[in-house]
Parts: sequence; C-alpha cells; structure tokens
Amino acid sequence: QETTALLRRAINNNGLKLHFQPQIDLKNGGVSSCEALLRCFEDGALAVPPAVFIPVAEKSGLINRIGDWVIDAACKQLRDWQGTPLANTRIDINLSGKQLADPQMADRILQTLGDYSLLPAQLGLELTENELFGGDEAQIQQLEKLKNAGVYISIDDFGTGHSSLVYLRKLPVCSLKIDRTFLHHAMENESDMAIMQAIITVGHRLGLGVVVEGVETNEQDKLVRQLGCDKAQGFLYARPMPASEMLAGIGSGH
Ligand code: G
Ligand code: G
Ligand code: MN
Ligand code: NA
Repeated sequence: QETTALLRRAINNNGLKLHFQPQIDLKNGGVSSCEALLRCFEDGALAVPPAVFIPVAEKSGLINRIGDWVIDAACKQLRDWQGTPLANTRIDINLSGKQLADPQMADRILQTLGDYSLLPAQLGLELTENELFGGDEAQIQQLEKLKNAGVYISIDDFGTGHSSLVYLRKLPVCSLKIDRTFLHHAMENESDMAIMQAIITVGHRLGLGVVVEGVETNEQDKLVRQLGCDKAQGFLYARPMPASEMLAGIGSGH
C-alpha cells in the first residue's frame, strides 16, 4: 500500500521527526510538559498527517518500529534539553494500544530512559480510553510497572471512548486529557459545560491532574481557568513545533 511504502521510506531515510506542543500550567503560566507529535517528511516536505499514517501503521504492524523510534527520539530530545531552560519539561508521547501488547514494552521504555541517563518522571505516555480499557491484565500490569517507576501516564481524548468512570480508580493513570470536542461544545451548550465540570471534579477527587486540549480562543482560555483545569494545550498558546522553536520561544521566556 502507498502509505505503508511511504512510511518505510521515512523510517529508512530519517524522514520521521517529532514536533512538540507545550502544555501551559494555568496556575503559573509555566511549561512543565509538552506533547510529542510525530511528523512524516519526504524530500523535506510533510508527506502525510498522523491521523492518516498512524492507523495504517497499526494495521500493517509498522507501529512497533515507529513506536520504538518515537520512544528513542523523545529520550534523545530530553537528554539534549538537559542544561537548557527546557531541562524540567516532561515529554508526553502518544502510545498505541498495540505497542503494549509487546510484553517487553515497559522494560524497553525504562531501559531507554536509563541509557540516556534520564529519570522516568521526565517521560509521559498518552493512551486513549479504548486502548486502556481494551487492554488485558498483562497490558495494565505493564502500565502499572511504568507508573510505579515514575513515568507519567495520561488518558488521551478523555470522554469520547467507551469507558466507565468506575475504572478510573483502578487504572494506573496520573491525569485526564479532556477531549477538545467537549470544550468546543461547552462554549455553546449548557449540558456540555456540565459534563466538563463533572469530569474535572471527578478527576480532582480521584487525585488526577486535568488537562484540557484544543484551546483556540481567549474565551476558551477564560472558561478553562474558571473551571479549574490544571493545564491547557491548544493553538491559542502554541502549535506543534520543531524542538529548535521550543527552545527559541518557550525556553528563553523563563
Ligand atoms: O499531530 P496531529 O494532531 O495531526 O495528530 C493526529 C493524531 O495522531 C492524534 O490523535 C495523535 O494522538 C496521533 N499521533 C501523533 N503522534 C503520534 C505518535 O507518535 N504515536 C501515536 N501512536 N499516535 C500519534
Ligand atoms: O488526539 P491527540 O490529543 O493526541 O491529538 C493531538 C492533536 O491535536 C495534534 O494533531 C494537534 O495538532 C491537535 N491540536 C492541538 N491543539 C489544537 C487546537 O487548539 N485545536 C485543534 N483543532 N487541534 C489541536
Ligand atoms: Mn495525544
Ligand atoms: Na487528545
């Protein structure tokens, strides 16, 4: 298939790159974490967006090689940020549920962190609800191992999957990322506002951090502050960018 061939070329020709999107600490305006978002280049230009190539990679099995590349690249970046103003900025990578089916995944992540002389708390993992709840006991144990070691674990796109709130207290997670559709609807719709409020309350009562994604306007920024979210991510603050721009922009501001 065309996308699979493109991905293979990108893997072999240094065409994969990580971009980073800051997460803003709403209490103090700092950037204590960022999300790593994979980009696929060919001949110096973006070739295909992740919303297209990630599902293809999951089907073809290439996701394991790509996922390992992402883990290594994120750790390399964290090491390169040591001694810069971004030294304490955690990188959160997106993990596909398929990757956790590999029983060595947790050990490999911890090994890679060690190889780069990093602390586990410098890395975070984002998994969607369906990936978390679809996982068997062995996959949950891998996440538990990572969390116990200090790796930060978030539920991505929270509120859109088929999860029950009861599972929140059983799953080894540190924070919820509220799916951006809730914020966008909450601006117009009282019931979406109520749902968002409820998610934030439940999250906090369970001791979880609450991150909101997709903040694009000042009104939305005001709302998420009023609602008591801990962190926010969105085009209003910054778009995903190469590491060099992270250092030039955010790094110098503090
Ligand atoms: O960057 P963008 O908003 O286009 O990302 C689209 C989707 O691709 C998001 O759902 C994101 O979680 C996913 N994605 C981006 N980078 C990665 C990655 O490194 N691994 C996995 N599994 N998914 C990713
Ligand atoms: O599903 P996940 O949360 O991993 O997706 C991250 C994706 O969301 C990235 O592709 C990123 O480009 C996109 N994104 C980040 N901020 C915003 C925003 O403010 N608005 C919209 N529409 N998308 C955003
Ligand atoms: Mn994500
Ligand atoms: Na998300």
